[in-house]
Amino acid sequence: MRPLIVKLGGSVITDKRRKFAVKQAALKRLAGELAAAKGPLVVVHGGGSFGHPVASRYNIAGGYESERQLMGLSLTHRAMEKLNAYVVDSLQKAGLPAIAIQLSACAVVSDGRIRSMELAPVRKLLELGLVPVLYGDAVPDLGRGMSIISGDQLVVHLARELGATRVILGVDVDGIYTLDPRKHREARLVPAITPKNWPGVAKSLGAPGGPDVTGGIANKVRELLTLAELGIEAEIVNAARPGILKREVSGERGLGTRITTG
Ligand code: IP8
Repeated sequence: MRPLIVKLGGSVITDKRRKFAVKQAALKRLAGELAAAKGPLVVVHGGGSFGHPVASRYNIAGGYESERQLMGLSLTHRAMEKLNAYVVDSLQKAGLPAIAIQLSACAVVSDGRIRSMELAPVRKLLELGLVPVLYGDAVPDLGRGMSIISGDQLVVHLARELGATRVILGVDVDGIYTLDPRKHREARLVPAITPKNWPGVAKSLGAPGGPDVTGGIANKVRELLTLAELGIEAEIVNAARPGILKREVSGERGLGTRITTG
C-alpha cells in the first residue's frame, strides 16, 4: 500500500492576510482535482492563517516557557482542527472517503522533530481504501515541552515510513525560483533541485520571512532533499493554478520544481 502523498500548502487553502479565512472556492476545486488520483492517497495540509498566527502569538515553536502557553497550545491545535474540518468536508464532497488523523495524539516528538509515530491505523485505512488527512500541528515535545511540527516535516516522515511512491507539495507559486519572483523580474524557475545545486539556490532564497513559524520554502526543500536521498521523488507545484494538481496526481511530472538526487 505505497501511497501518493500530497500536501496542500496553507497559502493555497487559506487567505494568509486574514485570520481564519478559508479559500473555499480553491479548496473545493483542489478536492475535485485530488479525486483524480488513482491509487492510495494521503493528504497533508499546512496551517495558513489558522495555525500560524496563534502559534506565533504564544511562541509555541520556541518551547515551553510559561503557563500562558498552555492555552496557546490548546488554541493552536483547535485552530488546526477547524481548518482540517474544512479540508475533510471538501474531500468528502468530492467523493473521497477522507478521515482526519490527529498528529499530536500519535507522534512522539522531541526537540521539534518527529522521533516516531504510530502508523498502524493509517496503514489499515489505506488498505481499506480510505484517505487519511493529517496536518501540521502544535504537539507535546519530550525535550522542549511543546513545539510545532510543520506539514512539510510530517510529509517527509510519512513518506519515509509508508514508502511513498511520490510526494507532491502544492504551493501558491510555480515552484522554486532563483530569486523572489514577486520582487525580481529576472527570477527564473528552477526545474530541478539536487544536493549539488541546492546551496546556491538556498543562498538566493534569502532568510525566511513572513508569518510562518515553521520556516517557509527553504525549509520545505531541505526536508524534501532527505527524501530524494531515499529514492522518493518529490515535486513542488503551483496548486493555485487550476488543473496543475490534477495533472500531477494523474501521473504527469515536471510541472514545477522537482527535488531529486540529480
Ligand atoms: O503550515 C504548521 O504547518 P505548516 C502548522 O505546514 C501550525 O508549516 C500549527 C502552525
